Amino acid sequence: MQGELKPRVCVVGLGYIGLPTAAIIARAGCPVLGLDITQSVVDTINRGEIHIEEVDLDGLVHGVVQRGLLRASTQIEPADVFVIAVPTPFAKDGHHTPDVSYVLAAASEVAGVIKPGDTVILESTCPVGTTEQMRDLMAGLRPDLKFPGLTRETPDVSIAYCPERVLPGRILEELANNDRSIGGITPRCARKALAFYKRFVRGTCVTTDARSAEMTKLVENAYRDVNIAFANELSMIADRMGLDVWEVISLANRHPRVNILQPGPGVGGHCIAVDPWFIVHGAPEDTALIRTARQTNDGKMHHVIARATAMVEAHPHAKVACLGLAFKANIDDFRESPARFVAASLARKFGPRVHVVEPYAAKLPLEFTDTGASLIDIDTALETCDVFIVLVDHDVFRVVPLVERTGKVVYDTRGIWPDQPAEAPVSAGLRLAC
Ligand code: SAJ
Repeated sequence: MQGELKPRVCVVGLGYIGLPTAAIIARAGCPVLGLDITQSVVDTINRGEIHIEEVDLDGLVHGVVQRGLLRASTQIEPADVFVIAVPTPFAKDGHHTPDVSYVLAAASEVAGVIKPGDTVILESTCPVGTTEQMRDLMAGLRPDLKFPGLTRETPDVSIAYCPERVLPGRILEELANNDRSIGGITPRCARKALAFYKRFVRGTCVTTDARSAEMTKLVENAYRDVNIAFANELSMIADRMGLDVWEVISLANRHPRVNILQPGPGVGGHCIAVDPWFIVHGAPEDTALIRTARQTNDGKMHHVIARATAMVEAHPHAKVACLGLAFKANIDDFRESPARFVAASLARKFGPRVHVVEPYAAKLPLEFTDTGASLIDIDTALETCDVFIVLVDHDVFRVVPLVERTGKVVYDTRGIWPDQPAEAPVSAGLRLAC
């Protein structure tokens, strides 16, 4: 809009969600200050560079920094809209308890500079009730302001919960095009947040209350986890019965109302394997299915280690290739990855016999140190290794033709080589090619 005054925006947390979000808000013409506690991150962004890998993000950040629309700092400044996108890890108590301390720390910072008319939006994945907890904290710090839901009068500030639902590798596209849930502490707060998101989101923005929006985000990832657990459980049953799970799933999916997901070596990443626990923590008595799904998906990792171990032991002179470390296909993110966990476990057991192929890695992660395992490329693996454990469905593995795999012993946990002939069982009920 010509001559329209754009809100000044402060994005707190410049990680995988915060930085792309800051960049697309800046692209929409709003001046954005990105706040981060790490000085090197701030310096990198102020040079117009990025510290994370994401498709097309480098060019976008470079452009908005050059145009003076995005700058980063470790010091908060007044703004009109604050967007909080900081991590919510587990507490270190071993019980999957959500740790919202980064959110509350960010809210305290914001409370120091907030003024009447401002909007505070929480985007981090959070247990139900966190937005209200954040509001209560800020209200305690700023008794001079009226906060929504705590006053009958018109509040001075608006507070909302608006989760992202983007897929790594497609973040910029999905930030702009996905539908969004916008949960206000009050309907007025939701409308304020809605007006802000309409500046840069093309998808439909649906307003609700903050608690429903918090639960919606958790439910989305728990839904996926439960469905992957079903596929992983099927794969373990199929192993025991000597069936090809991929064939069974693809046949079942021909039913018009059946859509079974894909089994794998377990569920990785920072969302699907984490968020369901936030629901379990909030309702421990009522979450048998969600909890069991989590345990099934974690258990699949141990099932894969046991099968792979049996296979390697059955071929005592064979060189072993573990294909992939990433938590899913075609990305360079190895954090919380079942593939990495399985490969490291095999490396500890079988030492220099184990070779890891990971085109997105320059070197092996720390836990491989002193195991004797080495990082090799796929061509070398095909030339020199006899046993293949497929852990990630990277395209570069998927395209290896049968002729180059002939005679190999294969455990394909991702189903990327359906034409691989099944080997003789290493023990009753265990087939080698999945
Ligand atoms: N996986 C399977 N079988 C499948 C699908 C996935 O084993 O059929 C595994 C993957 O290999 C990976 C894990 O699940 O290890 C998660 O991968 P993903 O691609 O399904 O999801 P993420 O973690 O990259 O992103 C998810 C997305 N949520 C949903 O699809 C419901 C994304 O939209 C969210 O924004 C993101 O979590 C988040 O930030 O919460």
